Amino acid sequence: MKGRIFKSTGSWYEVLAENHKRYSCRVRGKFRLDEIKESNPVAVGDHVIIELENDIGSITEILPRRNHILRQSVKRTGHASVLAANVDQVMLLATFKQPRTSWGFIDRFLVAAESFRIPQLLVFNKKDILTQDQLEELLPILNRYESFGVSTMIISAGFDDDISNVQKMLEGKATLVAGHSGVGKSTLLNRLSPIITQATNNISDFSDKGTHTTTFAEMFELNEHTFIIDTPGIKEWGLVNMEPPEISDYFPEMRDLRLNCKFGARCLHINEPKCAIKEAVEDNQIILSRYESYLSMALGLDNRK
Ligand SMILES: Nc1nc2c(ncn2[C@@H]2O[C@H](COP(=O)(O)OP(=O)(O)O)[C@@H](O)[C@H]2O)c(=O)[nH]1
Ligand SMILES: [Mg+2]
Ligand SMILES: [Zn+2]
Repeated sequence: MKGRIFKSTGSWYEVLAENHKRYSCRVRGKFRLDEIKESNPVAVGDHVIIELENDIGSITEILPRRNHILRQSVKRTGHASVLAANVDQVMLLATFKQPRTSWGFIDRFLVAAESFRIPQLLVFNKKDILTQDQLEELLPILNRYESFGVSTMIISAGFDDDISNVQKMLEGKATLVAGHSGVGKSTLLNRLSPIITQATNNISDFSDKGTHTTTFAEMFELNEHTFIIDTPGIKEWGLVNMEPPEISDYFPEMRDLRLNCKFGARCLHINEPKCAIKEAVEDNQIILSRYESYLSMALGLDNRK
C-alpha cells in the first residue's frame, strides 16, 4: 500500500496511508539509495510503500523523490541529513524585531532553497509591533526580493482577524515552514489548523535562539491537498555541497549579471577587476545586504550571529 511519511523519530516513522489511516512503521531491510548518501534513509514527505502485519507497518520501498532539502549537521561538519522530501515550496517566517531575523540568515535560507530549485516565500510576522517608519523601511526591501522571485508578505499571526492571504499561498502545496525560535511559527501553525496544537513560547529573552521544543520535522495535513512541514527552530543554515564559484548562481539577481564579469565563471565577485556584480552593488541594482550575505557565504564565514 502507498503512503507518505508524516513524522520520523529516526527509527519509527508515522505513515499516512492511502486508506487515510496512520501507521507506525519501521524500515525493513536495506534500501538501495544510489544517489543518497545522507545519514537518514527515509525523510518526512517521502512517498513510500508499506506492508502491514497486524496494523504494524514495514516500509519496503521509497518512491523516487521529486526533490529534497538537505541540512548540514551543526555538530558534524561535512555531514548532512535530509530535512524533508517532495516539497513544493519553503516558507521562512521572519521578524523585523522581537527577535530580529538577520538578512544574512534569511539569504542563506533562500539560497539553500534556490539551490534545491524550490520556490520561496518570505513572511514577516508581528506587523502589529512595527512603527510606521519601520514598515516603510521594510516594505521597499521586500519589493526588491519580489523582483527576483521571492514571494513576500507581512502579517500578524497573533492579531490578524483574517489569515486567508497566508492560506491562499499554501493551498494545494506541501510547504516547509522554518524560522528562528520566537518568530511566531507555532502561533501561525495553530491558526492554520485546528489539529496542530503546539505550545507557544513566551520568550522574554529573545537572544536565546537555541530554545526549541520540536526536534524533528513533522508534516501536517491542512486539507486533502495542502500540507505543512514544520521544522525545528533553526539556528543556522549550513551550506551543503556548495562551492564558492556556484554560489552566485543561487542569487537570482546575480545569475545573469555575472556573465558580464571580466573573469567570467571564474569571478568570485570579491576583488576581481571589472566585476559586473560589484558594479551592480555600487549602482544599487543589487541590495548591499544581499551582496554582504553573498560575501559571507563565498568566504565561508559562519552565519551564527
Ligand atoms: N506582537 C506579536 N507577537 C506575536 C505574534 N505572533 C506570535 N507572537 C508572540 O511571539 C512569541 C513566540 O511565539 P511562538 O508562536 O511560540 O513562536 P515560535 O517559537 O516561532 O513557535 C509568543 O509570545 C507569541 O505570543 C504577532 O503577530 N504579534
Ligand atoms: Mg514554536
Ligand atoms: Zn564578478
